[in-house]
Amino acid sequence: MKTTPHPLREEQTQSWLLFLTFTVLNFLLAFTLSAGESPTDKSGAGAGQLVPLELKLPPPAFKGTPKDIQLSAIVEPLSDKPRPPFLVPPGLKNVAPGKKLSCSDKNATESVLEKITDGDKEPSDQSIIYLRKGTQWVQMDLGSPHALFAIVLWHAHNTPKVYHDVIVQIADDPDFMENVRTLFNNDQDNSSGRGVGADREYFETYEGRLIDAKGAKARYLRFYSKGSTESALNEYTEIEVYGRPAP
Ligand SMILES: [Ca+2]
Ligand SMILES: [Ca+2]
Repeated sequence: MKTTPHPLREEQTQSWLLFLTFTVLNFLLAFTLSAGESPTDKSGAGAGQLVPLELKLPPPAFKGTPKDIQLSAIVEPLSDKPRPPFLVPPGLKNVAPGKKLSCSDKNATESVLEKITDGDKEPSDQSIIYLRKGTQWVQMDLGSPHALFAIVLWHAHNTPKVYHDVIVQIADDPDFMENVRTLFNNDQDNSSGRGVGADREYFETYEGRLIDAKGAKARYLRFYSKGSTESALNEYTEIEVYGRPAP
């Protein structure tokens, strides 16, 4: 035989249960919030205070997207907006000036290579150095391990062009055998043999290419390229490396 529950008593039980659930949930929420609140979280010191990276940019040499260049499908469109601020730890310096440079093109003397870190980023012929055709690299020895945060690279921005097989690697040894890491690689068909890259090709501009080094630690940096849409030769105007000595 079925008993019909008392309607009033059922209603009372339901509201009492609801109240109980609500109270317990509230208590749990308050407890969780107070437990998660630590001084580190409040100050943001966990991630560190970041500041926009300040760069001295050369004047732009051209405007707008060129129409007469044969482009591959992996070229990113040329933006008409300035690059958004890039955040780095405070107090970083460009550690590249004065550092030892070497090159796969043995015709490039030390005094020629010095132009890559002399601070001159102008789009004029005198500011650009030329390396022979094919895959070539420039190597920088920072002298000691550094924590790296941003690398800015200008091949040549005198005319609109896109460089091929732009690869940036870092390593612990000058022969690039130990702890080699790739920071950028747009060689998507692996024609330079350093592995298949996932990055896109891009137009050279006065802003240079900013590569996020994410705090990686290394003493040696290598920059590869394999000609451009303009020429089979390889060009460099300037390389800046923002980091700090790391023990
Ligand atoms: Ca220069
Ligand atoms: Ca390629």
